[in-house]
Amino acid sequence: MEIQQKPFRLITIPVSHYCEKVRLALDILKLSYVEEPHMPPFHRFATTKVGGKSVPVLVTEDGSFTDSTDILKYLDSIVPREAKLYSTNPEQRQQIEELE
Ligand SMILES: N[C@@H](CCC(=O)N[C@@H](CS)C(=O)NCC(=O)O)C(=O)O
Repeated sequence: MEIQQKPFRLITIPVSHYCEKVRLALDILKLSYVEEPHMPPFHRFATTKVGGKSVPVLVTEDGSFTDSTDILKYLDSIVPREAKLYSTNPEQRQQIEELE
């Protein structure tokens, strides 16, 4: 998969550690995105339209990702090897996933 030219669309609410996790990942990976912040519970109008419920939701040309861990795994799959967030060492990867 390649990195899309258009910025990603990130549906969020302002105070959420899951949303912050995805903002942080996008910032670290220097991927451009447009954040769409919503006041809860009205975020559901936006998330349900793209097949989700909770926030964050990342809307991409490859589809919508509705879970923060799925979003990070997707982002990791499109960036170059040297930029990856997750270690490629299986033991370290397991530790990271347990911590996450
Ligand atoms: N497993 C989900 C959990 C996301 C989650 O629980 N988000 C909360 C905000 S911190 C939320 O959207 N709550 C309101 C709702 O479910 O509509 C993830 O990692 O993205």
